[in-house]
Amino acid sequence: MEFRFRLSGVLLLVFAAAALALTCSKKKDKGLFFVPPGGTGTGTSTGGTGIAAKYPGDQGLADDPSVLYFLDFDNQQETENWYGSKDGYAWTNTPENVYCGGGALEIQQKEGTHVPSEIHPEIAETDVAYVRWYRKWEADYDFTQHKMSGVYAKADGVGGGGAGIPPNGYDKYSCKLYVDFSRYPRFYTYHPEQEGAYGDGLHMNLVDPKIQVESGRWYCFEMMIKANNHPNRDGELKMWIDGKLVGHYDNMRFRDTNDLKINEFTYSAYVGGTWVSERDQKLWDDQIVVATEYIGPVGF
Ligand SMILES: [Ca+2]
Repeated sequence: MEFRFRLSGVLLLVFAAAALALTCSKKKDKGLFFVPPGGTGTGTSTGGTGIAAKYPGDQGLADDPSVLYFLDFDNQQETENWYGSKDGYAWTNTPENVYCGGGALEIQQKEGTHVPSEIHPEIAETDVAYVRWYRKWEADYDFTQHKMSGVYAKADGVGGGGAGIPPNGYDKYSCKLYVDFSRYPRFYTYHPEQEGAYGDGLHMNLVDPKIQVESGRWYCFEMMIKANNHPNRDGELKMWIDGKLVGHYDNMRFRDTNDLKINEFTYSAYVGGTWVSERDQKLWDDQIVVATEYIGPVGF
């Protein structure tokens, strides 16, 4: 009996591993977008091995000491609890719309609206944050300007919103990503030296020609923001797409006090600011992680 039990256990593990590999690997994107050799800057290197490589299928990644926030959307009830009554969100287990595991987040953008609104959970304070997520836009998606996820630093008493009000070095800074009408992904960052009232939209500066995202396939995005160590100007922004470093800005001044730390994750598929969605259309997000180290694509 004992032998049979042990055998069953072994077989169970084998089947579980095989199922995990099948679940994720069949959706793994084959070619990366083209990154020309010798592009400007040093951005053709890979991001190296991230912490996700230690956790195939992201299983157990949530418990890694460097992880501050984790969403795999595999559980329907937990996903529904997370977005609550907000309009435009749903859970899906449709295989082609799940990157990994048993579920993903489905976003329904609605013509003439900003839907869906953002979700802003608090995270433990940190001076550096990496945010990794998978996103797929429906085939022939109309790239109305819309946001992607990121992080904020907010001083006590600084509430939500604040769009159009430049930071003063003591109240806030932030970075998330957005995709513009021409399908260019950009850093969307608020900092005291931003050129406009509504933050800077910085291009991926390590690849030439610039990257234009495509609909109908999964991408792995990862953004890093490192606050400067005041009074130094050593803040940084980095972006990886499918594990390739494609954007890097340094010499950034995000703050004039080291007490102002990153303390909020911003989930975003928001259409805005003054723009609204051109039509009803869908996109999907999966395997979102915020950590204090480079995360990297899902390991297999
Ligand atoms: Ca998932």
